[in-house]
Amino acid sequence: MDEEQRKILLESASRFPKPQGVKLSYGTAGFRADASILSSTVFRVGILAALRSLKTQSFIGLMITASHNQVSDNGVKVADPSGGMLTQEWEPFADAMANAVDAEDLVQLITDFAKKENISFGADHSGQVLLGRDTRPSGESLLEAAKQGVNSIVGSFAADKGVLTTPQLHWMVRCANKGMRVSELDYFEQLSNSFGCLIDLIPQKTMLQLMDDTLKVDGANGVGGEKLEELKKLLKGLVIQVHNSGKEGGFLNDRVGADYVQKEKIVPCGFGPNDVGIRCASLDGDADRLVYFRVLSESNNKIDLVDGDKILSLFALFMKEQLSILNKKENENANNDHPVQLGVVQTAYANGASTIYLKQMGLEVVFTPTGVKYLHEKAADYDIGIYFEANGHGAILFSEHFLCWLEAKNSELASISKGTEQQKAALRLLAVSKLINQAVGDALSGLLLVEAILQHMGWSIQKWSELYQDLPSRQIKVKVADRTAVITTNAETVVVRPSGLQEVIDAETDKYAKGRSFIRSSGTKDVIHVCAEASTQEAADSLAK
Ligand code: 16G
Ligand code: MG
Repeated sequence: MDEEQRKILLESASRFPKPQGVKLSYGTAGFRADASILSSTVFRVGILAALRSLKTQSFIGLMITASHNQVSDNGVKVADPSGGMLTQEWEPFADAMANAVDAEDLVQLITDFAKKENISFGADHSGQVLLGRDTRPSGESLLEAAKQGVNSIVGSFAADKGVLTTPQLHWMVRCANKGMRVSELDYFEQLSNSFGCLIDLIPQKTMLQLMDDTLKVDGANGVGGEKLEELKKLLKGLVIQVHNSGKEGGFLNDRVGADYVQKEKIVPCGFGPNDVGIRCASLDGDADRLVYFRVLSESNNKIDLVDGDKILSLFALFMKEQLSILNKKENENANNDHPVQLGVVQTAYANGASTIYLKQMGLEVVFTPTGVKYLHEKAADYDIGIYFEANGHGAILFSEHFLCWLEAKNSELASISKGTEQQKAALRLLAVSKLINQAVGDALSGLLLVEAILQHMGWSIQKWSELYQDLPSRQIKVKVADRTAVITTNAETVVVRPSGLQEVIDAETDKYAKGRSFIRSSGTKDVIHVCAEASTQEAADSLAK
């Protein structure tokens, strides 16, 4: 690092002093805290993103959001060149940067890291960082801090993409690195065109079945509702009513949104007895989580929750069906078989009934620890990898290799037997690969795929919900002095430390029919999560306790 670069960094860092006594860590989903203490952190993450861009010679993303947290919180996370999460190898550096005590300390850290990573500075080495933020009021000034961080690395450039959902920003980074167009309109067009394609391919016989095409969406008073209002203008064959769009005066994530609906299992504000019989969905504050629900008639604000596990099951069913149509041998001599590797990824939170259902379908189901970065990475091992957390984060990933094969297969089928069921299956799979955000789980694209599949099957939300019945479960949060004291293995299903604890859990679990339980330390808060499942609600409650 030359003298000029050093001077710029020292000068700009002194404008964003770190509050004393604050220690942050780049958790499951970046840094999150009360917005009032975050400007130094966001400024430093701006520097980190610029360095990552220099290192990879690619576009990098920086998103300012605290997702489903309360409106006074905020957060920041980095998107890597693929559009996925920041490589885990750089997380310790992110922690060290956020916690550097002063400007001198910070510049020393950057100098040492750049040397280790072989990162060169100077005007002929340019970095490009795309910035986005959700609708939180603190986002504007934090975005300015991020911009100054990026700009304090000579030759690096920050492009403000404005207010976005988290998945939109990830999508833009991925597309920018593929040399594709990255405007918001391009994103909306990709989603609406591929949705339209799936609707056009619906078999005649289900077209005749009456299905309510109205969907009522809870936008969590956040960015997702706002964007869905835009997107829906481009959609045909679907009526979307957006509530809690943020314009009606409610607060972000306050008794609304996917996290609230999934954890509390009650209707969000703005929904009630009048919605019995209507298909409802809920997004979280930055629109990377999606759950569905229906309001129960005997209501006490109770809902039938259709969570991430059921979205996963619906997707898996559809994908498997399309693959089997595609691979059907039309005559003995034809060799259409391509052993497509279809894999499903869940976490320990997945309801046991969903796992049984997926396995009965003949699918390979694997487990990872909680957090999108783990599930996404695992799903990328397959030709088609479908992952979902019960809380509604998820996607379907297609390998490049499989997509090339599919494109070729589609052209071949189009030339010999255009318009057959087999070719339609190829077209449907291609449309899904464009509809589902390949960079990261995306509630808006997930919602459109759910809607397309329900129309394809001619299914109501009730029919979908009856795919299997969830086992009763209970989750409890326990406040602890030191959450790092609990260490787990086997995708968080087995406690390694404190020693002896797992044996106690096993002994207790054995007392319950269909009992299953685990504990894990939170990646975002100072709590231990306890999760239990059993054959009745009382038993699940008692086991958790
Ligand atoms: C973050 C993760 C989410 C995970 C949750 C668990 C992303 C984008 N988000 O929100 O996947 O389910 O943390 O929180 O990865 P916890 O560790 O506090 O239970
Ligand atoms: Mg979120």
